[in-house]
Amino acid sequence: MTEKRLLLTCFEPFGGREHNASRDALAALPDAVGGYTLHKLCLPVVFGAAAERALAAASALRPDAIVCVGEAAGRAAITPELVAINLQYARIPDNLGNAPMDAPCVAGGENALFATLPVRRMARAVCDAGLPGEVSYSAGAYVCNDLFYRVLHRYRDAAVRCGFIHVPAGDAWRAEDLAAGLAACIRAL
Ligand code: PCA
Repeated sequence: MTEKRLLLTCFEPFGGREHNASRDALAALPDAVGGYTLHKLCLPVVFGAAAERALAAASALRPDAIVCVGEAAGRAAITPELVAINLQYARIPDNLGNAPMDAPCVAGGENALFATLPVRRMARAVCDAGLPGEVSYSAGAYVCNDLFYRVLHRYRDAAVRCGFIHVPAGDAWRAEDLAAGLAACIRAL
């Protein structure tokens, strides 16, 4: 059986911090999980540019699925995101100093797009692995949501399944546990 390809992205640190839990989590994952070869890519925390980088990689790779990962402050669970909204709102400037206030991610795009990953099965798989996992109904309006929306918009008529997972920010979780939770999500694809 040929291995399926998964484009798995994380983010660089932002907001003056030195770590991004999503990057630490990807570093702790092996290169193959559940029949997928993982193609890892770290993205800049920049509106528009993050998605451009991810979509360029996807065009070259032609993956079977795209899973983007970012960190969210104040979350206590690994949270597959159900919905991306067509809105950019920066509570803090991105890593290039952009601070859009209520601009669309994609002009003329639908107000919202649903993830094409099995988010409920993924959240359950995290719990079955003994870790806190739950579906989230908002990826915010910052760079993570911008990436999530643009990837879904690009592949809205394609068979490539796409989505986003937020992991808890900070050092409350070990990178190995974040990686175990993400691996459970990937096996549930
Ligand atoms: N979290 C931010 C952007 C990068 C990241 O890891 C967000 O939730 O939008």
